[in-house]
Amino acid sequence: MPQPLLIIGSYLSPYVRKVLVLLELKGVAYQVDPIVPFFGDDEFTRLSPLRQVPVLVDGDLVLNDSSVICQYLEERYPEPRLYPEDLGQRAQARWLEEYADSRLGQVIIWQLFNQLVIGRSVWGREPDPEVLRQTYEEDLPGICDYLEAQLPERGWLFGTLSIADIALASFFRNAQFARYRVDGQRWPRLAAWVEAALAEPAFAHLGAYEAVAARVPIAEQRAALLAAGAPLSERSLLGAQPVRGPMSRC
Ligand SMILES: N[C@@H](CCC(=O)N[C@@H](CS)C(=O)NCC(=O)O)C(=O)O
Repeated sequence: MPQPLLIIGSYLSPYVRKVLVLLELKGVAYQVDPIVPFFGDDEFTRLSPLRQVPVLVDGDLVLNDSSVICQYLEERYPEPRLYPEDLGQRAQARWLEEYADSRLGQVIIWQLFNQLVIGRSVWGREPDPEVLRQTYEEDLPGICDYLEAQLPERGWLFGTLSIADIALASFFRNAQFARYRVDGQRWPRLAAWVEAALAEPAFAHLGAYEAVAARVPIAEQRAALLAAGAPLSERSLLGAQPVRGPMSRC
């Protein structure tokens, strides 16, 4: 029997979520080693030179970076198509995926989620009020303005659900974990789109495991996720101590 694909990375990472939603939509069997990257062991460093998640292991093939992984999955499992058929729209979708990974990564993950959630739980550090002020007053409104202008009056960015919707919505899920909600009065299209995307069955299905990962201390997560029915790999690259990776801004 061929081994199912392995995805290394926590259910709370938006980059991991993007990959898992793609796999769910394509109906591909997979297993997860749900480690928080800071707690990866030496084998994790070998598989992920930047000590970042997600990592995909497909037999002998090891891939890093969520965009590289999603592109591989789209080519390997073309149905249903999750990148727009039109050449220009496909390129625009990739740009919005990149905008999500870079700008939403910077603001929603590093300035909001890591300040309020990971900083406290992994590094025992209180949030920086000036970082939070800039995030709420300047950076998040700038992102919302831009996305409101990209979205159609209703529905998905490019007609059918695509990598652009999946990538962007994955970050808004982390914003929810940090208790940020898009103001529907100010950004009605964006607020409705976030709600619709996160209600999609692929996102909703992962939500049960995300809730466990958010609630349970790292050392107990594996057992709790298994009890919740998560498709975990037998082997884990979880190490004992947190280690800062070469790209870490924590
Ligand atoms: N460009 C990468 C970014 C992945 C990334 O930043 N992952 C975060 C988790 S949300 C991580 O592993 N952070 C640990 C670190 O950078 O040290 C991708 O798209 O996969």
